[in-house]
Amino acid sequence: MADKLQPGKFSGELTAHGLRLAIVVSRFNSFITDRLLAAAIDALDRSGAKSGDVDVIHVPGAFELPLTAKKLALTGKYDSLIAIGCVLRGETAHYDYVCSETSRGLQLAQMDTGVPVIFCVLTCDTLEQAIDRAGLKGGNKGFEAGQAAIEMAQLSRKLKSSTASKSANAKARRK
Ligand code: INI
Repeated sequence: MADKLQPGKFSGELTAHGLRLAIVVSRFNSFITDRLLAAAIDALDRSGAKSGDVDVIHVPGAFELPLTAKKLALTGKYDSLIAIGCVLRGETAHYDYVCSETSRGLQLAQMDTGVPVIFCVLTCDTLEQAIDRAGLKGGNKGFEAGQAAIEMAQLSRKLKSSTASKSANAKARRK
Protein backbone atom coordinates (compact mmCIF):
# COMPACT_ATOMS: atom_id res chain seq x y z
CA MET A 1 0.00 0.00 0.00
CA ALA A 2 1.24 3.49 -0.86
CA ASP A 3 2.56 5.67 1.96
CA LYS A 4 0.15 8.23 3.32
CA LEU A 5 0.49 11.54 1.51
CA GLN A 6 2.70 13.99 3.42
CA PRO A 7 2.15 17.40 1.83
CA GLY A 8 4.85 20.07 2.12
CA LYS A 9 3.72 22.66 4.63
CA PHE A 10 4.68 26.32 4.82
CA SER A 11 3.66 28.97 7.30
CA GLY A 12 5.23 32.09 8.78
CA GLU A 13 6.67 32.08 12.31
CA LEU A 14 5.48 34.68 14.79
CA THR A 15 8.89 36.19 15.37
CA ALA A 16 9.55 39.76 14.27
CA HIS A 17 13.29 39.63 14.87
CA GLY A 18 15.07 41.20 11.88
CA LEU A 19 11.85 42.17 10.09
CA ARG A 20 11.29 45.70 8.80
CA LEU A 21 7.71 46.86 9.16
CA ALA A 22 5.69 50.02 8.61
CA ILE A 23 2.35 51.03 9.99
CA VAL A 24 0.28 53.60 8.13
CA VAL A 25 -2.46 55.00 10.30
CA SER A 26 -5.24 57.50 9.69
CA ARG A 27 -5.90 60.43 12.03
CA PHE A 28 -9.64 60.39 11.30
CA ASN A 29 -11.40 58.81 14.30
CA SER A 30 -8.07 58.88 16.14
CA PHE A 31 -9.82 57.95 19.38
CA ILE A 32 -10.05 54.46 17.81
CA THR A 33 -7.02 54.40 15.50
CA ASP A 34 -4.64 55.40 18.33
CA ARG A 35 -5.77 52.31 20.26
CA LEU A 36 -5.39 50.04 17.25
CA LEU A 37 -1.91 51.48 16.65
CA ALA A 38 -0.83 50.95 20.26
CA ALA A 39 -1.95 47.30 20.14
CA ALA A 40 -0.23 46.68 16.80
CA ILE A 41 3.02 48.09 18.22
CA ASP A 42 2.57 45.93 21.32
CA ALA A 43 2.25 42.80 19.15
CA LEU A 44 5.44 43.70 17.23
CA ASP A 45 7.30 44.55 20.43
CA ARG A 46 6.35 41.25 22.11
CA SER A 47 7.49 39.34 19.05
CA GLY A 48 10.96 40.85 19.12
CA ALA A 49 10.77 43.80 16.71
CA LYS A 50 13.37 46.54 17.30
CA SER A 51 12.67 50.32 17.34
CA GLY A 52 14.80 51.07 14.29
CA ASP A 53 12.94 48.45 12.26
CA VAL A 54 9.41 49.85 12.70
CA ASP A 55 8.12 53.10 11.17
CA VAL A 56 4.74 54.76 11.77
CA ILE A 57 3.29 57.06 9.12
CA HIS A 58 0.18 59.16 9.74
CA VAL A 59 -2.31 60.15 7.01
CA PRO A 60 -5.49 62.27 7.20
CA GLY A 61 -8.13 59.57 6.63
CA ALA A 62 -8.73 55.98 5.52
CA PHE A 63 -9.02 57.09 1.90
CA GLU A 64 -5.34 58.12 1.97
CA LEU A 65 -4.12 54.73 3.25
CA PRO A 66 -3.79 52.90 -0.12
CA LEU A 67 -1.55 55.39 -1.92
CA THR A 68 0.69 55.74 1.12
CA ALA A 69 0.89 51.96 1.57
CA LYS A 70 1.82 51.53 -2.09
CA LYS A 71 4.53 54.21 -1.90
CA LEU A 72 5.95 52.59 1.24
CA ALA A 73 5.89 49.14 -0.37
CA LEU A 74 7.70 50.49 -3.44
CA THR A 75 10.60 51.75 -1.33
CA GLY A 76 11.63 48.09 -0.96
CA LYS A 77 12.45 48.80 2.69
CA TYR A 78 9.68 46.80 4.33
CA ASP A 79 8.82 43.12 4.75
CA SER A 80 5.18 43.95 5.44
CA LEU A 81 2.86 46.84 6.17
CA ILE A 82 -0.16 47.43 8.36
CA ALA A 83 -2.89 49.88 7.34
CA ILE A 84 -4.95 51.18 10.25
CA GLY A 85 -8.17 53.16 9.96
CA CYS A 86 -11.69 53.45 11.25
CA VAL A 87 -14.67 54.33 9.08
CA LEU A 88 -17.95 55.06 10.84
CA ARG A 89 -21.26 55.08 9.00
CA GLY A 90 -22.86 58.52 8.71
CA GLU A 91 -26.08 59.76 7.16
CA THR A 92 -24.89 59.76 3.56
CA ALA A 93 -23.26 57.33 1.11
CA HIS A 94 -19.80 58.75 1.92
CA TYR A 95 -19.10 55.75 4.18
CA ASP A 96 -19.62 53.28 1.32
CA TYR A 97 -17.24 55.10 -1.00
CA VAL A 98 -14.52 55.41 1.63
CA CYS A 99 -14.85 51.74 2.67
CA SER A 100 -14.87 50.27 -0.82
CA GLU A 101 -12.06 52.41 -2.22
CA THR A 102 -9.90 51.91 0.87
CA SER A 103 -10.23 48.13 0.83
CA ARG A 104 -9.84 47.92 -2.95
CA GLY A 105 -6.84 50.24 -2.89
CA LEU A 106 -5.09 48.33 -0.12
CA GLN A 107 -5.62 45.03 -1.89
CA LEU A 108 -4.23 46.56 -5.10
CA ALA A 109 -1.23 47.92 -3.19
CA GLN A 110 -0.23 44.47 -2.01
CA MET A 111 -1.04 42.73 -5.30
CA ASP A 112 0.86 45.32 -7.35
CA THR A 113 3.96 45.32 -5.17
CA GLY A 114 4.09 41.82 -3.63
CA VAL A 115 4.53 43.33 -0.17
CA PRO A 116 1.89 42.10 2.31
CA VAL A 117 -0.48 44.89 3.41
CA ILE A 118 -2.52 43.94 6.46
CA PHE A 119 -6.05 45.33 6.45
CA CYS A 120 -6.76 46.83 9.87
CA VAL A 121 -9.53 49.20 8.86
CA LEU A 122 -12.62 48.99 11.05
CA THR A 123 -15.84 49.59 9.10
CA CYS A 124 -18.55 50.04 11.70
CA ASP A 125 -22.12 51.26 11.95
CA THR A 126 -21.60 52.74 15.41
CA LEU A 127 -18.84 54.09 17.63
CA GLU A 128 -19.69 51.37 20.14
CA GLN A 129 -18.90 48.65 17.58
CA ALA A 130 -15.55 50.30 16.91
CA ILE A 131 -14.70 50.62 20.61
CA ASP A 132 -15.49 46.91 21.09
CA ARG A 133 -12.93 46.06 18.41
CA ALA A 134 -10.28 48.47 19.66
CA GLY A 135 -9.69 46.97 23.08
CA LEU A 136 -13.04 46.08 24.58
CA LYS A 137 -15.38 43.10 24.06
CA GLY A 138 -14.09 42.19 20.60
CA GLY A 139 -10.42 42.20 21.61
CA ASN A 140 -8.13 44.52 19.71
CA LYS A 141 -7.91 44.21 15.93
CA GLY A 142 -4.63 46.13 16.04
CA PHE A 143 -2.94 43.31 17.94
CA GLU A 144 -4.26 40.74 15.45
CA ALA A 145 -2.99 42.94 12.60
CA GLY A 146 0.47 43.09 14.18
CA GLN A 147 0.62 39.31 14.35
CA ALA A 148 -0.70 38.95 10.80
CA ALA A 149 1.99 41.35 9.55
CA ILE A 150 4.73 39.27 11.16
CA GLU A 151 3.33 35.97 9.88
CA MET A 152 2.93 37.27 6.32
CA ALA A 153 6.40 38.84 6.31
CA GLN A 154 7.95 35.55 7.41
CA LEU A 155 5.86 33.52 4.98
CA SER A 156 6.78 35.84 2.10
CA ARG A 157 10.50 35.46 2.90
CA LYS A 158 10.08 31.68 2.99
CA LEU A 159 8.15 31.51 -0.28
CA LYS A 160 10.71 33.77 -1.93
CA SER A 161 13.60 31.54 -0.88
CA SER A 162 11.77 28.32 -1.75
CA THR A 163 10.87 29.73 -5.19
CA ALA A 164 14.50 30.82 -5.64
CA SER A 165 15.86 27.40 -4.66
CA LYS A 166 13.32 25.59 -6.87
CA SER A 167 14.33 27.62 -9.91
CA ALA A 168 18.02 27.05 -9.08
CA ASN A 169 17.34 23.28 -8.91
CA ALA A 170 15.45 23.36 -12.19
CA LYS A 171 18.35 25.25 -13.80
CA ALA A 172 20.85 22.69 -12.45
CA ARG A 173 18.74 19.81 -13.84
CA ARG A 174 18.66 21.40 -17.29
CA LYS A 175 22.48 21.57 -17.42
N1 INI B 1 -12.14 58.89 6.96
C1 INI B 1 -12.02 57.93 7.88
O1 INI B 1 -10.89 57.42 8.08
N2 INI B 1 -13.09 57.51 8.59
C2 INI B 1 -14.34 58.04 8.39
O2 INI B 1 -15.28 57.62 9.10
C3 INI B 1 -14.49 59.05 7.43
N3 INI B 1 -15.80 59.64 7.21
O3 INI B 1 -16.79 59.13 7.73
O4 INI B 1 -15.92 60.63 6.51
C4 INI B 1 -13.36 59.47 6.70
N4 INI B 1 -13.45 60.42 5.76
C5 INI B 1 -12.29 61.13 5.26
C6 INI B 1 -11.62 60.42 4.09
O5 INI B 1 -10.98 59.22 4.51
C7 INI B 1 -10.55 61.30 3.46
O6 INI B 1 -9.55 61.60 4.40
C8 INI B 1 -11.11 62.63 2.92
O7 INI B 1 -12.21 62.40 2.07
C9 INI B 1 -10.01 63.38 2.10
O8 INI B 1 -9.60 62.61 0.97
